[in-house]
Amino acid sequence: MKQVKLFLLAAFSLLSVSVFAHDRTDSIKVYGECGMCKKRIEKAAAIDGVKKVDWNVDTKMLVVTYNSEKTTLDAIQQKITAVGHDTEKYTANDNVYNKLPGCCHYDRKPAADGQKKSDAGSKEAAHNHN
Ligand SMILES: [Cu+2]
Repeated sequence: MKQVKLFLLAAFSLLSVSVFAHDRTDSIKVYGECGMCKKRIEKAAAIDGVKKVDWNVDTKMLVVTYNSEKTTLDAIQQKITAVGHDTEKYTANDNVYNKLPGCCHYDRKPAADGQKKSDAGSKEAAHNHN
């Protein structure tokens, strides 16, 4: 019995260590198409403070573990858009996107509310009930 209690105590201490280490794990959508995109996205996301990064080619979700005292999710997303991939919050530059290899030309992120170019565009979007 005493050993069980000691084991539980040890398990709880490990748990608190990970809570105080400022590590965060977030899932964000990153637009991409193939295995080459995966390498490019993961390489771009692996900045200082990022501990683990994995992009899923099927779900287009990037799971990233990082030290929240060293970097932010915004900084990571900006690095990803810099190599041509749209993310949940940021949009890549068209010129960078156009330079990607053909197999990597994923469907661009639909324009968000603030990014609509004209009134006509927003009316069209309003009728588009997908
Ligand atoms: Cu690709």
